[in-house]
Amino acid sequence: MTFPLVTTGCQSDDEATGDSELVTGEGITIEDAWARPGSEGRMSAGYFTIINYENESDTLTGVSSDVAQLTEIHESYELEGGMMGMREVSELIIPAHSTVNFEPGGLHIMFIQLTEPLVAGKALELTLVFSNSGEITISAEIRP
Ligand SMILES: [Cu+2]
Repeated sequence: MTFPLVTTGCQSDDEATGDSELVTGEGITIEDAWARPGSEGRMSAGYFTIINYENESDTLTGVSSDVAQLTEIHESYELEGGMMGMREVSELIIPAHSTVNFEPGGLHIMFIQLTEPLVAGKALELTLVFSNSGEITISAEIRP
């Protein structure tokens, strides 16, 4: 079993139409960003949705934050025997007119060795670097 890492943006039931176009917005948009609470020195994970309204694909090439020693793009995958593992993703292509979800059990941002506690109800800043769109800094709500 594999996890669908890339989904098209529109939830059309008509498979025959293929790629469906997103009609509003422009550039790259990051929505619904959140991160799990965590203690200083431990790890946490962050999630969001990337929407690419452009006619060209873009590539997420890196992430950074001030709340951890290391901030990495990760994906979860299934090991032999059904156990879940995760590994770093060096870059991630965001196809034209598509939505890519970072969510529990799939793609996520890994905050390794937190330099401050992440407290529910607060927020953290996360910077995403895209090859075409440059740096985009977002605020992620911290919640369980
Ligand atoms: Cu991870």
